[in-house]
Amino acid sequence: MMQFGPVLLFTCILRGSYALNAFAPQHGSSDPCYDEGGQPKRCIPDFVNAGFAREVQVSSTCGRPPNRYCFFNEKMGVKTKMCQICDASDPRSAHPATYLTDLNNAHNLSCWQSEEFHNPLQNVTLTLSLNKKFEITYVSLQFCSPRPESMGIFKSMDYGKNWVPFQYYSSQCRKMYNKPNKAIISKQNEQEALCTDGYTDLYPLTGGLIAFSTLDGRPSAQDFDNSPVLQDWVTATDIRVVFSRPHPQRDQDRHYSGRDGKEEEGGVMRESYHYAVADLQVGGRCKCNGHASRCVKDKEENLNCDCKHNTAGPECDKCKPFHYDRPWQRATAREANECLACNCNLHARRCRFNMELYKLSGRKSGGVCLNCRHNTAGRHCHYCKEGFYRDLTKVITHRKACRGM
Ligand SMILES: [Ca+2]
Repeated sequence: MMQFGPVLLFTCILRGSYALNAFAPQHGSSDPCYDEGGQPKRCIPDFVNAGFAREVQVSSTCGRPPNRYCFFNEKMGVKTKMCQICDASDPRSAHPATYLTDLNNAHNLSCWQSEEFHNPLQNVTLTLSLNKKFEITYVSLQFCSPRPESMGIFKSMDYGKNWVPFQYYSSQCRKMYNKPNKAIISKQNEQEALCTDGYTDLYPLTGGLIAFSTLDGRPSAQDFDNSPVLQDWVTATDIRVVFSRPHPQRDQDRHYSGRDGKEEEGGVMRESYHYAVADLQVGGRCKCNGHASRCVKDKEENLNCDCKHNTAGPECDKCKPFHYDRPWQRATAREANECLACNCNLHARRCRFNMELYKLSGRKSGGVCLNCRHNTAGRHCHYCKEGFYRDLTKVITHRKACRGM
């Protein structure tokens, strides 16, 4: 099951053909990868919240041992300080990481919450592994605590080995992330993370939303089909969020709490803070390069594209055996770019691709048959090998088309 929450509205304003297709229904024959006439056409898996019900690795969770925390509740413009206990062993007052990706109910938020910190430079990280390449449209976080002053969203394309920044938020972009706070994206730097500022003064104490749209403002989003750079940019196997600085401590929304439920030791209020998030969503599609309409789980519970168009691989990113007559290509709105079988006249089971022959043919056919059987030979097993003659009473595909002298 998928669910969208407030981000649905947000994704609807995305631009570009890629985004416009986000909710397009797939009609027609039973297989969305072929048209009514059986011709291959581009097909894509449904748009989902890829984070839903998935485990998130967090670097900190409150309640072990139980701790007291305080927050300000605002009703009708009046702020009231409230204090509660986080106890990981008590389901009624626990705030585990599973609450980040459970069903998001706007009327009854379930929030993950970090420990209480006193050092404002304590990093807290959330890591969501999708175990499969996805094309990500947005990453969003709905907060229970005030939104952080500085945070970064990162992605990995290789299952967590390497990480690159996706987007930063900070009131001090230069100082925190060495990024300008007002950058324009041009065609030259479309694969670069930006830093957004100017939201710190306005954000609410609770319930704030951060939503990063991967393609927003990137020029080639209009022509996503023909932009390998952006196709790469939106691809991720893992998403990581790093909170680097809490909400600026202002008088009216300072957070006070005591250690182990003991408040105001010796009459001195202890200032501390925590991060709390109700919902982490990663909106996108299982990446299949236009050659599958769904992803399915294998025996090990790993997601794989249900590849069509004679493609294979976890992302339908190569041609399946014996379909090497032209190079693999991603499907576009116009062209399915299906992989084509080699023409071996039924005399070979294997073939390979030859770029030179492909170019010589006017980019039509580059397959070379291997191990021609039935006494045939040649690139397409289309003539008889030495010492054999062509029996013209049989078609070339017949297994007795070539006979011994
Ligand atoms: Ca939740």
